[in-house]
Amino acid sequence: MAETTGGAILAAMLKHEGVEKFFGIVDGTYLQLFANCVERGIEMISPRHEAVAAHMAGAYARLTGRLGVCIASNGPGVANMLPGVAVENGEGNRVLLLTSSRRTGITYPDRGGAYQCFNHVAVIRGMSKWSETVHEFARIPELMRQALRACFTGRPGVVHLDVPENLINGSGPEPALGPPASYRRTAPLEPRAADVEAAAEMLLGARLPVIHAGSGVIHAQAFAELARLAERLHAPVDTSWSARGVLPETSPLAWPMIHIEACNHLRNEADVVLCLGSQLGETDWWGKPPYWAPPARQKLVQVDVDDARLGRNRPVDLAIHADAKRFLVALLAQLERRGPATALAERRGRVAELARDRAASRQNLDALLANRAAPMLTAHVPVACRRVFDDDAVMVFDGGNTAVWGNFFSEVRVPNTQLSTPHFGHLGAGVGQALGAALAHPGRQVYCVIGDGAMAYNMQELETAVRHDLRAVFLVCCDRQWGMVKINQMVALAPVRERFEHALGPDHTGTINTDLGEIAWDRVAQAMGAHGERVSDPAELEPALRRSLASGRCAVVHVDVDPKAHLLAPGLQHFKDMHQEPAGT
Ligand SMILES: Cc1ncc(C[n+]2csc(CCOP(=O)(O)OP(=O)(O)O)c2C)c(N)n1
Ligand SMILES: [Mg+2]
Repeated sequence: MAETTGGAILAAMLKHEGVEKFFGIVDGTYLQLFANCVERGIEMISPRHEAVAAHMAGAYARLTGRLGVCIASNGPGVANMLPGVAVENGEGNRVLLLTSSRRTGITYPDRGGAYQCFNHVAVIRGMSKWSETVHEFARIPELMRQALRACFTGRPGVVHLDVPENLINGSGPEPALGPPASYRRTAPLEPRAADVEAAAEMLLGARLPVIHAGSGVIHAQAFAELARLAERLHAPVDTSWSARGVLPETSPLAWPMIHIEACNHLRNEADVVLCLGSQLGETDWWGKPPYWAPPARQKLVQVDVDDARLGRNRPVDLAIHADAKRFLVALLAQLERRGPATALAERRGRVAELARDRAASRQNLDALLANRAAPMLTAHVPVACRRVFDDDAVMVFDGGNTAVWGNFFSEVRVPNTQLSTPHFGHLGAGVGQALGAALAHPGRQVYCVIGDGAMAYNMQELETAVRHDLRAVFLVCCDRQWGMVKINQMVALAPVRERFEHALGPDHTGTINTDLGEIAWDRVAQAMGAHGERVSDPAELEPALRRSLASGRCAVVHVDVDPKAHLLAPGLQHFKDMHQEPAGT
């Protein structure tokens, strides 16, 4: 029988799954894994920190609908990977993590004093969907099949397989390997016909149906079907934070969640809610009053690929275990057969009325743009981006108040073009996400609006961008402070501050460790071979962005923002309120 290595088996299975790229840092303990991948034409992308590899894989998976694969080597590599696991699992991105561990015989359990060794699985199991190790060569294909099955079952997240170095690099008999359809379901979950009929009945009979879309719509790539349904029912669409823009925000039926009061009003008016692939979590205010109407006045149809999410945070009237796209296709066919909704004219009138709230919210926000002082109001940053970048450019928002300003002044015009870490709020993840986006959509522009605190977590990746020719544009909003935490402290520590104000002088905010030194981001960029610009006047921002694009390289624009105005980002009170349990039941 022919012999092969464990690494070659894993690589062959990735190839069968159609994997084209993977992310990670080289190490001898899994040489046969990455060497065999590269030999089979799977491209290896190497950042300068393992957690960034996970963020690249997560963004790549979310934007392409493919599996995101990353690797990390035993001990320190895996330790550095942990933040990436937590974030990508929290955000629900379909990521497969393969790690090496020290040789069998001294690990699981550690004999005592083994080098670069800790119990990877014990740690990662608590922060991922699935995590296992392989104990013998013959079980590599079986455990990889289990891992791949877990990747494609239920809500996406991080799946981890740990393979000891002597099994990855060592040899054994070559196993027969089948295609994915021989070990996992490859067709998306179809809804039951009776459920589709019941949903159609409820939606057609509704006074005002509202569609609440979550990431399930992104993972199912159900954008066109969602738009067709919204139009057919004339149903407004609001989204979870992570599914922003699944219906282009240029549509009169899109209710971007940044118009918080307008969304609350809409959610209270709806008598039927169709929840597609959202778990109605904390950032959806758990689906509870006063942000939503109480269940007595509002029926809920919930569609999810994950059984465990149905009816979990809010009682459900119709629970449908299905892929969002397959459900929408079936529902549209059903609606086609049944003809238009009876109360459509009335519904149009009500939607037009509710849209006034949304327009007023936009107008109030845009009034802030009259401030053209330098250093600039942060709101000018996303606005300039909207003007300069293509509609299908991928935008990434990272950093406390910077991400808030970015979100409130952007418009998502093409579905699945906005990335952030809305579940985790993890500073610095945006750097890897932007580079993952550049790899996911090589023909498209990518930009990342990021705080000066957040950027410093992963600034070394500018070199990665240059080395791999990834042309993302980073706009680093420099307020020389942990802005979001500073405003928080200013409010929370107010009584203390008042007591000390006299001693501290008029300009001192009395906050604890919230001020940062300046990093000249344009020069950091130049030092790593990227293009660098620095602007402070809002009038100079668009030309700087155009020069950045024209440079044909990764670029960084250091944007000096007004540190005081930056503190007063919109919606912060709502964000604070979100941390409390809603009053209603
Ligand atoms: C990795 C990580 N550490 C700590 C925090 C807590 N935190 C939330 S916002 C914030 C300040 C962000 O500063 P910066 O990135 O400069 O953005 P700014 O608020 O100044 O715009 C901090 C420290 C976090 N969210 N993520
Ligand atoms: Mg800052």
